Amino acid sequence: MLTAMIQRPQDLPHPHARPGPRRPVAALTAVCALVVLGAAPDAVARAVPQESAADRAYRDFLDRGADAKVMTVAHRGQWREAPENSLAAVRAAFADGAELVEVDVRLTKDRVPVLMHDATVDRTTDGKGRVADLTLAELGRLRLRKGLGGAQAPLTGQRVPTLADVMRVAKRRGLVNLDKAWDAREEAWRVLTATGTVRNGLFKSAAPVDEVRAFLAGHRGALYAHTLDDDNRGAVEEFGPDQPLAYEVGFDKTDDAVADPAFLGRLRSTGRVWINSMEDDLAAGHTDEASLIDPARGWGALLRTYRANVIQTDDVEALEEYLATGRAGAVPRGAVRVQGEAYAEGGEGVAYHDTDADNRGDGPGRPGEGVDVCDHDGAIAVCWMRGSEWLTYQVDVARPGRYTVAARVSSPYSPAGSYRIALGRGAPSGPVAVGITTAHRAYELQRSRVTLRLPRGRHTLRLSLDEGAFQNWNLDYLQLEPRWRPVRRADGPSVADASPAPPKGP
Ligand SMILES: [Ca+2]
Ligand SMILES: [Ca+2]
Ligand SMILES: [Ca+2]
Repeated sequence: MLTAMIQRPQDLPHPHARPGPRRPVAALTAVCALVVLGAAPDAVARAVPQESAADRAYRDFLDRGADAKVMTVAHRGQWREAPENSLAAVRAAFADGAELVEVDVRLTKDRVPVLMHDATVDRTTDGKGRVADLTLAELGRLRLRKGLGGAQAPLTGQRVPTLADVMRVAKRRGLVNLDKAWDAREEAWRVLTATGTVRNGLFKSAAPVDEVRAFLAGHRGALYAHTLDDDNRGAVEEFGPDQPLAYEVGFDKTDDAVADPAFLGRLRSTGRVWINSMEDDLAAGHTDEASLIDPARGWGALLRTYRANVIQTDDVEALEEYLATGRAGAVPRGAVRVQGEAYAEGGEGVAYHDTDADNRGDGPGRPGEGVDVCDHDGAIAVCWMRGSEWLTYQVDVARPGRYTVAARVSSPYSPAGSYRIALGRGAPSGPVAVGITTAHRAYELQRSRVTLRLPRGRHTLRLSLDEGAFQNWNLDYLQLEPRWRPVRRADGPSVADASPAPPKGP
């Protein structure tokens, strides 16, 4: 009885219908009445079906309210923990707090929807060729490569998943954004209906409005978001009273017409505003990496200035942290961070050695100096790092003690290279191997086994790259992490705890 009275997502009005009076109030009243009439609370709990994470995500996605929950989309799944577009990456994204997972859908030769970003399998698997030329059975024999793939990325045990596999995983966990699927929308729709996941699958396109309308009219209950930029912004008028659930808005410059806050405010009144923060040209530099330096430069601007309430990210955990606490990318308590590009003053041969006199990167290097500095979608890093090069850093240590050396690095190569660390004019450490991160733009904090005993005060650190070894990696920053356990006094800064620290290291 009661079950039938509670409004479940499947009872909600057609998702693309205009906002109207909401019904859940009556259902809630029914629950309260039962409680008042004396039903045992645990009986009520048993009678009310457990709302799944997917039910909540569906309900949230349809929320047009001004204070609707900000939703996180994991780009290609959580590829920092598992291969992009893999089942494990989809699971990890939901486990890390994403309500939506973006995946890329393509058809095999035998027209089965599978997950693959590129037209070919070359980058992300141990195979070769176009997805459209391979059967499902042939694809099933391939292994996915770690992270964002690439020729040198290690193979994993993960296989290319079918869309059906993914929808079954998502069924109770959240929504799946079906990117690149518009041309295969009939096949994708059949998967959703066969797996009972129509409410989990979000279609997306920049197709002509008539084409979208025809699809939605013929596929009742389909969730849909429209991709919008300056070239097709007239679609908003064309949709008229039947607006999409969301607009995925892209702007590479802040003066793009679609980046006008008043325009975005209008979109917010009819549905969700979805903005992507993975790369510079998706949101005029308001990126994930900019957010890690200062959230106000990235996600904060997207939420406040550009009215976003859906953000697609390559950094699910950091965005979740930001949404929960207002902070992201902060220096851990007790640690000391020095940016790679903030090397010491003094010039070539004194403060650094670089193999050529120009800045070969596209980032903000120092005039007349040869250190190569890149801007990787907001991550400012020393790049073009080669054997024989070295850099020195001035590091201020407030708390004496032992510190472990960590570095935030990136490289698509394996091996990527190595570095040694010396304190002042002391002997350098043994070589620290830099692990492949699968892309120049895929930064990751890698801890070493090198520890330094540092007195209070200013120290010079020297980072050097052996000449004999292959070297091709990028340095965002070095981080000295305390071996002791920093504790915070109620009224003061971090202090060293006397208790011994647990061992750190890879
Ligand atoms: Ca150079
Ligand atoms: Ca260099
Ligand atoms: Ca940096």
